[in-house]
Amino acid sequence: MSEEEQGRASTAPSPRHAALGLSSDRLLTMYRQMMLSRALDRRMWVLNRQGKAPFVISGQGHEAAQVGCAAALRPGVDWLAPYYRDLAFCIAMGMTARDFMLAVFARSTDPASGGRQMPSHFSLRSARIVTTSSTVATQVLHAAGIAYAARARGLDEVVVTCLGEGSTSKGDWHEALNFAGVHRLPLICLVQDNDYAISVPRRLQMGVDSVADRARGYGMAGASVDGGDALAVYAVAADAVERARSGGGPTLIDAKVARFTSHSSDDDQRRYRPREELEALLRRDPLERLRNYLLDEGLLTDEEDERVQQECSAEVDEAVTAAEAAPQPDAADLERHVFAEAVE
Ligand SMILES: Cc1ncc(C[n+]2csc(CCOP(=O)(O)OP(=O)(O)O)c2C)c(N)n1
Ligand SMILES: [Mg+2]
Repeated sequence: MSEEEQGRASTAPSPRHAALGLSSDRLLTMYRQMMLSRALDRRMWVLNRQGKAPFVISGQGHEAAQVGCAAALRPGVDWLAPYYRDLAFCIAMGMTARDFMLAVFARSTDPASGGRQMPSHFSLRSARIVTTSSTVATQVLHAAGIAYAARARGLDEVVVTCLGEGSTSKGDWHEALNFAGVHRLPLICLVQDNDYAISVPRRLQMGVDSVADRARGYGMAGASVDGGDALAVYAVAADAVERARSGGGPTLIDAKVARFTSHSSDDDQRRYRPREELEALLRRDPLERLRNYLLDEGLLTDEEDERVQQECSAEVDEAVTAAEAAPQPDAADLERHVFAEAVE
C-alpha cells in the first residue's frame, strides 16, 4: 500500500454499524430476524386465504423499527409490552417461529395463551413479553407499572412498550406517560407511526407531525426517527436505554414506518388510500434497505442472502407443520382464567 493509500485507509469513516458499536455478526442477526418475521407474516396471509388462520394483523414494513429497538435491549432481562404488529420485535426478544404458529393455530401448547388469545396478541413468559389486550394503548399502563416496580426493587431493568400513532389519542397513553415522567421511570415508549389508524390518517389524530413533540410536556426525552432504517432506530433506542438505566428517566420515540398491508385481514386499504400512495410504499421496504446496506458494505453476498431466505422459509414450513399437528385446547377448560375460581 502506498503512503497515500495508507492515509486514505486510516481516515476512511468506519461503517455506520461499527460506529454505533454493532458488530457485523449482530447486524446479520438483525437482518435474519427481520427476514424470518417477514416470512412468517407472509405465510400467515396465505394461511388466512386457506381458511386456516382466522385473522391476520401484519407487521410488514415495521420490522426495522422493532428489530432496531430490540437490539438495544437484553432479552430475558428487559421487558416488552408489545402491540399486535410486534412480530419482529418478539422474534428478536426470543419468540420462535413455532411459538408464533402455535398461537396462529390456537393450539393448547401455544406459549402465549394456550390458544385463548387472538393471533398476534403476543406473550412469552421466558422472554418477559407481557400479554396484551385488544383494547389499544392499555399495554402502556402495564409497562409503566412494570417500570415502577423495577425501580422500586432497585433493578436496572428497562421496559419498552409499543403502540401505533392513532392509539396515542387514548387517555391511557397520556396517563401512563404522565406517570412515567413524574417518577422518571425506566420506560421507552416506541410509537410506530404508519400514517393510519385503520383508515383514519394521522392528521385527524393529532395536530403535530411527530408525536415525539409531546415528550417535553411529559418531562421526558423525545426523538423522531426514520423507522425504516434499523441502524437509525438502534441509535436512538441505545441512547434511550442508557438514559433509562442510568436513572435519566423515560423516552418517547416516534418511528416513522410504512404499513404495507391493509390494517388487518378484515379491511381493504385500496378503498381509503390513493393508488400512488400504495405504490410509493414499495420504495420504503426496511428489509430491502438493510439488505442493500449489507451488500454495499460487503457483509453479505447474493448467494448468502439466498441461503438466509431459504433457511427462513424452511423454519416457517417446520413451524406450520408442527403447529398443525399440535393438540387443540381442551374444551373442558374453556372458562379457565376467565371467571374467578373457588379455591378449596
Ligand atoms: C379502545 C379501542 N378502540 C378501537 C379499537 C379498534 N382498533 C384496533 S386497531 C385500531 C387502529 C389503531 O391504529 P394505530 O394506533 O395507528 O396502530 P396501527 O394499527 O396503525 O399500527 C383501532 C381503531 C380498539 N382495539 N380499541
Ligand atoms: Mg397507525
